Amino acid sequence: SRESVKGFLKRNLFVLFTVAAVALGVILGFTLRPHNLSLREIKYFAFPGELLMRMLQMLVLPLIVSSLVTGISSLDSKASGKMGMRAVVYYMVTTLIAVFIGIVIVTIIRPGKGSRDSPVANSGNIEPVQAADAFLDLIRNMFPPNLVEACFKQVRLSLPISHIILIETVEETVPVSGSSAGVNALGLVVFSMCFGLVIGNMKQQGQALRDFFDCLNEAIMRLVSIIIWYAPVGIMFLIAGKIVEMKNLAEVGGQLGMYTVSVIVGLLIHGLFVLPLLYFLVTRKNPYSFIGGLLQALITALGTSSSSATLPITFRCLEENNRVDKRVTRFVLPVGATINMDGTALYEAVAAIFIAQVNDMDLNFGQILTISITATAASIGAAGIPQAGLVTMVIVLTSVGLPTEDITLIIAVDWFLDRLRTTTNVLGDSLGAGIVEHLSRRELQSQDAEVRNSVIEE
Ligand code: DAS
Repeated sequence: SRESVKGFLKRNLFVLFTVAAVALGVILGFTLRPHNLSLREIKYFAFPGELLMRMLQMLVLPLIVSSLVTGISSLDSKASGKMGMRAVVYYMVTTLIAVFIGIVIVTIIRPGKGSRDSPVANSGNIEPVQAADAFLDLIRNMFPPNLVEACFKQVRLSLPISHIILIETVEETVPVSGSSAGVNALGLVVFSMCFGLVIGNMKQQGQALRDFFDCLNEAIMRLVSIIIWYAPVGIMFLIAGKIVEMKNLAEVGGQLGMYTVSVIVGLLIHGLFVLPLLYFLVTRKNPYSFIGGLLQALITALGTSSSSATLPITFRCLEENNRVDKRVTRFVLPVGATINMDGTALYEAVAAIFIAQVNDMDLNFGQILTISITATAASIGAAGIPQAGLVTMVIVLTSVGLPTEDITLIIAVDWFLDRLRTTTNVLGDSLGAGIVEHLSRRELQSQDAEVRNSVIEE
Protein backbone atom coordinates (compact mmCIF):
# COMPACT_ATOMS: atom_id res chain seq x y z
CA SER A 1 0.00 0.00 0.00
CA ARG A 2 1.00 3.61 -0.33
CA GLU A 3 1.56 3.98 3.41
CA SER A 4 4.02 1.13 3.55
CA VAL A 5 5.88 2.43 0.50
CA LYS A 6 6.13 5.79 2.21
CA GLY A 7 7.30 4.15 5.41
CA PHE A 8 9.90 2.16 3.53
CA LEU A 9 11.20 5.24 1.74
CA LYS A 10 11.42 7.15 4.99
CA ARG A 11 13.24 4.41 6.81
CA ASN A 12 15.65 3.82 3.98
CA LEU A 13 16.15 7.36 2.84
CA PHE A 14 19.85 7.46 3.57
CA VAL A 15 20.49 4.09 2.05
CA LEU A 16 18.68 5.16 -1.09
CA PHE A 17 20.66 8.40 -1.19
CA THR A 18 23.89 6.49 -0.70
CA VAL A 19 23.15 3.92 -3.38
CA ALA A 20 22.13 6.71 -5.75
CA ALA A 21 25.36 8.52 -4.88
CA VAL A 22 27.42 5.50 -5.85
CA ALA A 23 25.57 5.18 -9.16
CA LEU A 24 25.92 8.89 -9.90
CA GLY A 25 29.57 8.80 -8.90
CA VAL A 26 30.25 5.97 -11.35
CA ILE A 27 28.38 7.74 -14.15
CA LEU A 28 30.08 11.06 -13.44
CA GLY A 29 33.48 9.38 -13.26
CA PHE A 30 33.14 7.59 -16.56
CA THR A 31 31.73 10.70 -18.25
CA LEU A 32 34.72 12.76 -17.21
CA ARG A 33 37.38 10.10 -17.81
CA PRO A 34 37.75 10.66 -21.55
CA HIS A 35 38.58 14.32 -20.88
CA ASN A 36 41.98 13.37 -19.48
CA LEU A 37 41.95 15.79 -16.59
CA SER A 38 45.28 16.76 -15.09
CA LEU A 39 46.13 15.61 -11.58
CA ARG A 40 45.46 19.06 -10.23
CA GLU A 41 42.06 19.22 -11.90
CA ILE A 42 41.18 15.81 -10.48
CA LYS A 43 42.15 17.04 -7.02
CA TYR A 44 39.85 20.06 -7.35
CA PHE A 45 37.09 17.91 -8.69
CA ALA A 46 37.36 15.34 -5.90
CA PHE A 47 37.50 18.02 -3.21
CA PRO A 48 33.99 17.36 -1.80
CA GLY A 49 35.06 13.75 -1.27
CA GLU A 50 38.23 14.79 0.51
CA LEU A 51 36.09 16.93 2.81
CA LEU A 52 33.97 13.93 3.80
CA MET A 53 37.12 11.97 4.64
CA ARG A 54 38.35 14.80 6.81
CA MET A 55 35.03 15.25 8.60
CA LEU A 56 34.77 11.57 9.43
CA GLN A 57 38.37 11.35 10.54
CA MET A 58 37.84 14.40 12.73
CA LEU A 59 35.29 12.49 14.75
CA VAL A 60 37.22 9.26 15.08
CA LEU A 61 39.47 10.17 17.96
CA PRO A 62 36.80 11.52 20.37
CA LEU A 63 34.46 8.79 19.23
CA ILE A 64 36.85 5.93 20.00
CA VAL A 65 37.77 7.31 23.40
CA SER A 66 34.31 8.37 24.55
CA SER A 67 32.49 5.28 23.33
CA LEU A 68 34.99 2.88 24.87
CA VAL A 69 35.12 4.70 28.18
CA THR A 70 31.33 4.96 28.48
CA GLY A 71 30.74 1.50 27.09
CA ILE A 72 33.05 -0.17 29.57
CA SER A 73 32.32 1.98 32.60
CA SER A 74 28.61 1.30 32.21
CA LEU A 75 29.15 -2.45 32.62
CA ASP A 76 30.38 -4.17 35.71
CA SER A 77 33.88 -5.49 35.32
CA LYS A 78 32.77 -9.11 35.17
CA ALA A 79 30.36 -8.41 32.32
CA SER A 80 32.90 -6.38 30.39
CA GLY A 81 35.49 -9.09 30.94
CA LYS A 82 33.20 -11.72 29.49
CA MET A 83 32.15 -9.52 26.61
CA GLY A 84 35.76 -8.68 25.88
CA MET A 85 36.73 -12.35 25.83
CA ARG A 86 33.93 -13.18 23.42
CA ALA A 87 34.91 -10.34 21.13
CA VAL A 88 38.56 -11.36 21.12
CA VAL A 89 37.73 -15.00 20.42
CA TYR A 90 35.47 -13.90 17.55
CA TYR A 91 38.18 -11.64 16.13
CA MET A 92 40.85 -14.31 16.28
CA VAL A 93 38.69 -17.11 14.89
CA THR A 94 37.35 -15.07 11.98
CA THR A 95 40.74 -13.62 11.13
CA LEU A 96 42.31 -17.08 11.05
CA ILE A 97 39.46 -18.39 8.91
CA ALA A 98 40.01 -15.47 6.53
CA VAL A 99 43.72 -16.24 6.27
CA PHE A 100 42.94 -19.90 5.66
CA ILE A 101 40.47 -19.08 2.88
CA GLY A 102 43.06 -16.81 1.31
CA ILE A 103 45.72 -19.50 1.37
CA VAL A 104 43.41 -22.13 -0.12
CA ILE A 105 42.19 -19.84 -2.91
CA VAL A 106 45.64 -18.62 -3.92
CA THR A 107 46.94 -22.19 -3.89
CA ILE A 108 44.11 -23.37 -6.12
CA ILE A 109 44.11 -20.46 -8.57
CA ARG A 110 47.90 -20.07 -8.57
CA PRO A 111 47.84 -16.55 -10.01
CA GLY A 112 51.63 -16.24 -9.90
CA LYS A 113 52.55 -19.37 -11.83
CA GLY A 114 54.64 -19.18 -14.97
CA SER A 115 57.53 -16.82 -15.56
CA ARG A 116 57.32 -13.37 -14.08
CA ASP A 117 55.71 -10.55 -16.04
CA SER A 118 58.13 -7.89 -14.95
CA PRO A 119 61.70 -7.99 -13.68
CA VAL A 120 62.57 -7.20 -10.08
CA ALA A 121 64.46 -4.11 -9.20
CA ASN A 122 66.86 -5.26 -6.54
CA SER A 123 66.99 -2.66 -3.82
CA GLY A 124 69.86 -3.90 -1.74
CA ASN A 125 69.81 -6.18 1.21
CA ILE A 126 67.02 -6.09 3.71
CA GLU A 127 67.42 -7.83 7.04
CA PRO A 128 64.71 -10.40 7.59
CA VAL A 129 62.15 -9.71 10.28
CA GLN A 130 61.32 -12.40 12.78
CA ALA A 131 57.66 -13.08 13.42
CA ALA A 132 58.47 -12.59 17.10
CA ASP A 133 59.70 -9.03 16.42
CA ALA A 134 56.48 -8.22 14.66
CA PHE A 135 54.55 -9.40 17.69
CA LEU A 136 56.66 -7.44 20.13
CA ASP A 137 56.08 -4.34 18.05
CA LEU A 138 52.39 -4.93 18.12
CA ILE A 139 52.41 -5.10 21.88
CA ARG A 140 54.68 -2.06 22.14
CA ASN A 141 52.12 -0.11 20.15
CA MET A 142 49.47 -0.93 22.71
CA PHE A 143 51.29 1.10 25.33
CA PRO A 144 52.04 4.54 23.95
CA PRO A 145 54.49 6.29 26.24
CA ASN A 146 52.87 9.61 25.43
CA LEU A 147 49.09 9.82 25.18
CA VAL A 148 49.06 13.21 23.50
CA GLU A 149 51.45 11.99 20.86
CA ALA A 150 49.28 8.92 20.34
CA CYS A 151 46.43 11.26 19.39
CA PHE A 152 48.12 12.60 16.32
CA LYS A 153 51.00 10.36 15.50
CA GLN A 154 51.02 6.78 14.56
CA VAL A 155 53.79 4.93 16.24
CA ARG A 156 56.10 3.38 13.68
CA LEU A 157 56.66 -0.27 14.16
CA SER A 158 60.17 -0.36 15.48
CA LEU A 159 61.69 -2.28 12.61
CA PRO A 160 65.27 -2.25 11.38
CA ILE A 161 66.02 1.02 9.66
CA SER A 162 66.10 -0.62 6.22
CA HIS A 163 62.44 -1.52 6.68
CA ILE A 164 61.41 1.92 7.76
CA ILE A 165 62.97 3.33 4.60
CA LEU A 166 61.20 0.72 2.53
CA ILE A 167 57.85 1.42 4.20
CA GLU A 168 58.28 5.11 3.59
CA THR A 169 59.01 4.50 -0.08
CA VAL A 170 55.90 2.37 -0.38
CA GLU A 171 53.84 5.04 1.36
CA GLU A 172 55.20 7.66 -0.99
CA THR A 173 54.29 5.73 -4.09
CA VAL A 174 50.80 5.17 -2.78
CA PRO A 175 48.71 8.25 -3.43
CA VAL A 176 46.64 8.31 -0.27
CA SER A 177 44.24 11.11 -0.96
CA GLY A 178 43.70 13.32 2.03
CA SER A 179 44.35 10.68 4.62
CA SER A 180 46.39 11.72 7.58
CA ALA A 181 48.73 9.10 8.99
CA GLY A 182 46.14 9.07 11.75
CA VAL A 183 46.22 8.24 15.38
CA ASN A 184 47.78 5.35 17.20
CA ALA A 185 44.34 3.88 17.62
CA LEU A 186 45.60 0.68 19.22
CA GLY A 187 47.28 2.59 22.03
CA LEU A 188 44.22 4.74 22.61
CA VAL A 189 41.93 1.73 22.60
CA VAL A 190 43.96 0.01 25.29
CA PHE A 191 44.16 3.17 27.37
CA SER A 192 40.42 3.94 27.06
CA MET A 193 39.50 0.40 28.01
CA CYS A 194 41.58 0.48 31.17
CA PHE A 195 40.38 3.97 31.99
CA GLY A 196 36.74 2.95 31.53
CA LEU A 197 37.24 -0.09 33.72
CA VAL A 198 38.75 1.99 36.48
CA ILE A 199 36.18 4.77 36.54
CA GLY A 200 33.43 2.18 36.29
CA ASN A 201 34.64 0.77 39.60
CA MET A 202 34.95 4.14 41.29
CA LYS A 203 31.32 4.22 42.41
CA GLN A 204 30.09 7.72 43.33
CA GLN A 205 33.52 9.26 43.00
CA GLY A 206 33.74 8.43 39.32
CA GLN A 207 30.32 9.78 38.46
CA ALA A 208 31.53 13.13 37.13
CA LEU A 209 33.92 11.45 34.71
CA ARG A 210 31.33 8.92 33.61
CA ASP A 211 28.86 11.71 32.94
CA PHE A 212 31.48 13.66 31.06
CA PHE A 213 32.36 10.84 28.67
CA ASP A 214 28.73 9.85 28.28
CA CYS A 215 27.84 13.38 27.32
CA LEU A 216 30.83 13.66 25.00
CA ASN A 217 29.78 10.46 23.28
CA GLU A 218 26.24 11.69 22.83
CA ALA A 219 27.48 14.98 21.39
CA ILE A 220 29.77 13.23 18.92
CA MET A 221 26.93 10.98 17.77
CA ARG A 222 24.84 14.07 17.17
CA LEU A 223 27.60 15.48 15.02
CA VAL A 224 27.55 12.19 13.13
CA SER A 225 23.85 12.68 12.42
CA ILE A 226 24.66 16.01 10.82
CA ILE A 227 27.59 14.76 8.77
CA ILE A 228 25.54 11.86 7.54
CA TRP A 229 23.51 14.26 5.42
CA TYR A 230 26.65 15.21 3.61
CA ALA A 231 27.94 11.64 3.26
CA PRO A 232 26.20 10.79 -0.04
CA VAL A 233 27.69 13.87 -1.72
CA GLY A 234 31.12 13.04 -0.40
CA ILE A 235 30.88 9.40 -1.45
CA MET A 236 29.77 10.39 -4.92
CA PHE A 237 32.85 12.54 -5.41
CA LEU A 238 35.21 10.05 -3.79
CA ILE A 239 34.07 7.41 -6.26
CA ALA A 240 33.90 9.70 -9.28
CA GLY A 241 37.34 11.10 -8.47
CA LYS A 242 38.88 7.66 -8.24
CA ILE A 243 37.33 6.54 -11.52
CA VAL A 244 38.68 9.60 -13.29
CA GLU A 245 42.12 9.07 -11.78
CA MET A 246 42.56 5.32 -12.13
CA LYS A 247 44.85 3.76 -14.67
CA ASN A 248 43.33 1.79 -17.48
CA LEU A 249 42.08 -1.36 -15.83
CA ALA A 250 42.05 -3.24 -19.11
CA GLU A 251 45.85 -3.24 -18.93
CA VAL A 252 45.74 -5.25 -15.74
CA GLY A 253 45.84 -8.67 -17.30
CA GLY A 254 47.84 -11.82 -16.76
CA GLN A 255 49.24 -12.58 -13.36
CA LEU A 256 48.07 -9.38 -11.73
CA GLY A 257 44.56 -9.93 -13.04
CA MET A 258 44.44 -13.43 -11.63
CA TYR A 259 45.84 -12.18 -8.34
CA THR A 260 43.06 -9.58 -8.18
CA VAL A 261 40.49 -12.27 -8.92
CA SER A 262 41.93 -14.47 -6.13
CA VAL A 263 41.61 -11.72 -3.54
CA ILE A 264 38.09 -10.87 -4.69
CA VAL A 265 36.92 -14.49 -4.63
CA GLY A 266 38.39 -14.94 -1.16
CA LEU A 267 36.75 -11.79 0.17
CA LEU A 268 33.40 -12.75 -1.33
CA ILE A 269 33.48 -16.23 0.17
CA HIS A 270 34.44 -14.85 3.55
CA GLY A 271 32.07 -11.89 3.58
CA LEU A 272 29.02 -13.35 1.91
CA PHE A 273 29.10 -16.95 3.12
CA VAL A 274 31.40 -17.68 6.02
CA LEU A 275 30.67 -14.68 8.23
CA PRO A 276 26.88 -14.76 7.64
CA LEU A 277 26.88 -18.50 8.34
CA LEU A 278 28.68 -17.93 11.60
CA TYR A 279 26.21 -15.20 12.52
CA PHE A 280 23.32 -17.50 11.73
CA LEU A 281 24.75 -20.45 13.65
CA VAL A 282 25.20 -18.33 16.76
CA THR A 283 22.11 -16.12 16.70
CA ARG A 284 19.65 -18.11 14.55
CA LYS A 285 18.68 -14.84 12.93
CA ASN A 286 18.79 -13.90 9.27
CA PRO A 287 22.29 -12.56 8.59
CA TYR A 288 21.34 -10.94 5.32
CA SER A 289 18.70 -8.70 6.83
CA PHE A 290 21.33 -7.69 9.39
CA ILE A 291 23.71 -6.92 6.53
CA GLY A 292 20.90 -4.94 4.84
CA GLY A 293 20.91 -2.59 7.81
CA LEU A 294 24.64 -2.06 7.34
CA LEU A 295 24.50 -1.05 3.72
CA GLN A 296 25.35 2.55 4.32
CA ALA A 297 28.41 1.70 6.37
CA LEU A 298 29.56 -0.83 3.77
CA ILE A 299 29.23 1.72 0.99
CA THR A 300 31.09 4.31 3.06
CA ALA A 301 33.87 1.78 3.55
CA LEU A 302 33.95 1.22 -0.19
CA GLY A 303 34.13 4.96 -0.79
CA THR A 304 36.68 5.91 1.84
CA SER A 305 38.84 2.73 2.06
CA SER A 306 39.19 3.40 5.74
CA SER A 307 37.50 1.43 8.47
CA SER A 308 38.27 4.06 11.06
CA ALA A 309 36.75 6.85 8.94
CA THR A 310 33.72 4.62 8.48
CA LEU A 311 33.39 4.01 12.22
CA PRO A 312 30.90 6.84 12.90
CA ILE A 313 28.58 5.49 10.19
CA THR A 314 29.01 1.91 11.40
CA PHE A 315 27.87 3.02 14.84
CA ARG A 316 24.78 4.62 13.42
CA CYS A 317 23.83 1.67 11.24
CA LEU A 318 24.19 -0.82 14.06
CA GLU A 319 22.43 1.24 16.69
CA GLU A 320 19.66 2.81 14.61
CA ASN A 321 18.94 0.22 11.94
CA ASN A 322 19.89 -3.04 13.62
CA ARG A 323 19.10 -1.97 17.16
CA VAL A 324 22.22 -3.51 18.62
CA ASP A 325 22.62 -2.65 22.30
CA LYS A 326 24.73 0.47 22.79
CA ARG A 327 26.70 -1.14 25.60
CA VAL A 328 27.92 -3.66 23.04
CA THR A 329 28.58 -1.37 20.09
CA ARG A 330 30.43 1.17 22.22
CA PHE A 331 32.65 -1.56 23.49
CA VAL A 332 33.31 -3.78 20.53
CA LEU A 333 33.13 -1.47 17.51
CA PRO A 334 36.13 0.76 18.28
CA VAL A 335 38.19 -2.29 19.15
CA GLY A 336 37.02 -4.11 16.03
CA ALA A 337 37.77 -1.19 13.72
CA THR A 338 41.29 -1.10 15.13
CA ILE A 339 42.34 -4.73 15.36
CA ASN A 340 39.80 -6.92 13.59
CA MET A 341 40.58 -6.87 9.87
CA ASP A 342 39.55 -10.08 8.18
CA GLY A 343 39.78 -8.61 4.72
CA THR A 344 43.27 -7.31 5.31
CA ALA A 345 44.48 -10.60 6.76
CA LEU A 346 43.12 -12.54 3.79
CA TYR A 347 44.70 -10.13 1.36
CA GLU A 348 48.09 -10.25 3.09
CA ALA A 349 48.18 -14.03 2.86
CA VAL A 350 47.14 -14.08 -0.80
CA ALA A 351 49.63 -11.36 -1.72
CA ALA A 352 52.55 -13.04 0.04
CA ILE A 353 51.90 -16.42 -1.55
CA PHE A 354 51.33 -14.77 -4.93
CA ILE A 355 54.74 -13.15 -4.66
CA ALA A 356 56.25 -16.51 -3.71
CA GLN A 357 54.66 -18.08 -6.80
CA VAL A 358 55.96 -15.32 -9.03
CA ASN A 359 59.44 -16.02 -7.69
CA ASP A 360 59.04 -19.74 -8.27
CA MET A 361 59.52 -20.35 -4.61
CA ASP A 362 57.89 -23.42 -3.13
CA LEU A 363 56.72 -22.75 0.36
CA ASN A 364 56.86 -25.54 2.89
CA PHE A 365 54.32 -26.06 5.64
CA GLY A 366 56.34 -24.12 8.19
CA GLN A 367 56.59 -21.13 5.89
CA ILE A 368 52.87 -21.17 5.20
CA LEU A 369 52.28 -21.28 8.93
CA THR A 370 54.61 -18.32 9.38
CA ILE A 371 52.67 -16.44 6.70
CA SER A 372 49.40 -17.18 8.52
CA ILE A 373 50.76 -15.88 11.79
CA THR A 374 52.43 -12.80 10.40
CA ALA A 375 49.44 -12.00 8.16
CA THR A 376 47.25 -12.06 11.24
CA ALA A 377 49.70 -9.85 13.14
CA ALA A 378 50.01 -7.51 10.17
CA SER A 379 46.23 -7.15 9.99
CA ILE A 380 46.02 -6.36 13.69
CA GLY A 381 48.87 -3.88 13.39
CA ALA A 382 47.51 -2.19 10.25
CA ALA A 383 45.79 1.10 10.99
CA GLY A 384 42.25 1.57 9.68
CA ILE A 385 43.41 4.00 7.03
CA PRO A 386 43.72 3.64 3.25
CA GLN A 387 46.26 1.07 2.10
CA ALA A 388 47.74 0.48 5.53
CA GLY A 389 47.74 -3.22 4.69
CA LEU A 390 50.12 -2.69 1.81
CA VAL A 391 52.61 -1.21 4.22
CA THR A 392 52.41 -3.94 6.85
CA MET A 393 52.92 -6.50 4.03
CA VAL A 394 56.63 -5.88 4.46
CA ILE A 395 56.54 -7.88 7.68
CA VAL A 396 54.84 -10.86 6.10
CA LEU A 397 57.21 -10.95 3.14
CA THR A 398 60.42 -10.65 5.10
CA SER A 399 59.37 -13.24 7.64
CA VAL A 400 59.69 -15.94 4.97
CA GLY A 401 62.50 -14.28 3.02
CA LEU A 402 60.48 -13.03 0.06
CA PRO A 403 61.76 -9.99 -1.82
CA THR A 404 60.05 -6.89 -0.45
CA GLU A 405 60.65 -5.01 -3.70
CA ASP A 406 57.98 -7.21 -5.18
CA ILE A 407 55.35 -5.18 -3.36
CA THR A 408 55.64 -2.97 -6.44
CA LEU A 409 54.06 -5.81 -8.45
CA ILE A 410 50.77 -5.39 -6.65
CA ILE A 411 50.62 -1.63 -6.07
CA ALA A 412 48.74 -0.99 -9.33
CA VAL A 413 45.59 -2.77 -8.15
CA ASP A 414 45.91 -2.09 -4.46
CA TRP A 415 43.64 0.96 -4.29
CA PHE A 416 40.85 -1.22 -5.64
CA LEU A 417 41.47 -4.24 -3.44
CA ASP A 418 41.84 -1.88 -0.50
CA ARG A 419 38.25 -0.74 -0.90
CA LEU A 420 36.98 -4.29 -1.01
CA ARG A 421 39.00 -5.48 1.95
CA THR A 422 37.96 -2.44 3.99
CA THR A 423 34.32 -3.29 3.27
CA THR A 424 34.97 -6.85 4.47
CA ASN A 425 36.69 -5.48 7.58
CA VAL A 426 33.68 -3.34 8.45
CA LEU A 427 31.32 -6.22 7.77
CA GLY A 428 33.32 -8.47 10.10
CA ASP A 429 33.27 -5.89 12.91
CA SER A 430 29.53 -5.36 12.57
CA LEU A 431 28.52 -9.01 12.45
CA GLY A 432 30.83 -9.46 15.42
CA ALA A 433 28.87 -6.85 17.37
CA GLY A 434 25.65 -8.77 16.60
CA ILE A 435 27.20 -12.06 17.68
CA VAL A 436 28.71 -10.66 20.89
CA GLU A 437 25.39 -9.02 21.75
CA HIS A 438 23.61 -12.32 21.37
CA LEU A 439 26.15 -14.20 23.46
CA SER A 440 26.09 -11.53 26.16
CA ARG A 441 22.33 -11.19 26.41
CA ARG A 442 22.25 -12.71 29.89
CA GLU A 443 24.73 -10.24 31.37
CA LEU A 444 22.97 -7.37 29.66
CA GLN A 445 19.60 -8.42 31.03
CA SER A 446 20.86 -8.82 34.57
CA GLN A 447 22.52 -5.42 34.30
CA ASP A 448 19.16 -3.97 33.19
CA ALA A 449 17.46 -5.59 36.16
CA GLU A 450 20.05 -4.14 38.52
CA VAL A 451 19.55 -0.67 37.15
CA ARG A 452 15.78 -1.04 37.48
CA ASN A 453 16.09 -2.19 41.09
CA SER A 454 18.35 0.64 42.06
CA VAL A 455 15.91 3.12 40.52
CA ILE A 456 13.05 1.60 42.56
CA GLU A 457 15.14 1.75 45.74
CA GLU A 458 15.88 5.39 45.20
N1 DAS B 1 42.18 0.12 4.43
C1 DAS B 1 42.24 -0.58 5.62
C2 DAS B 1 41.09 -0.42 6.51
O1 DAS B 1 40.81 0.67 6.86
C3 DAS B 1 43.25 -1.53 5.96
C4 DAS B 1 44.06 -2.04 4.85
O2 DAS B 1 44.77 -1.30 4.19
O3 DAS B 1 44.03 -3.24 4.60
O4 DAS B 1 40.41 -1.35 6.88
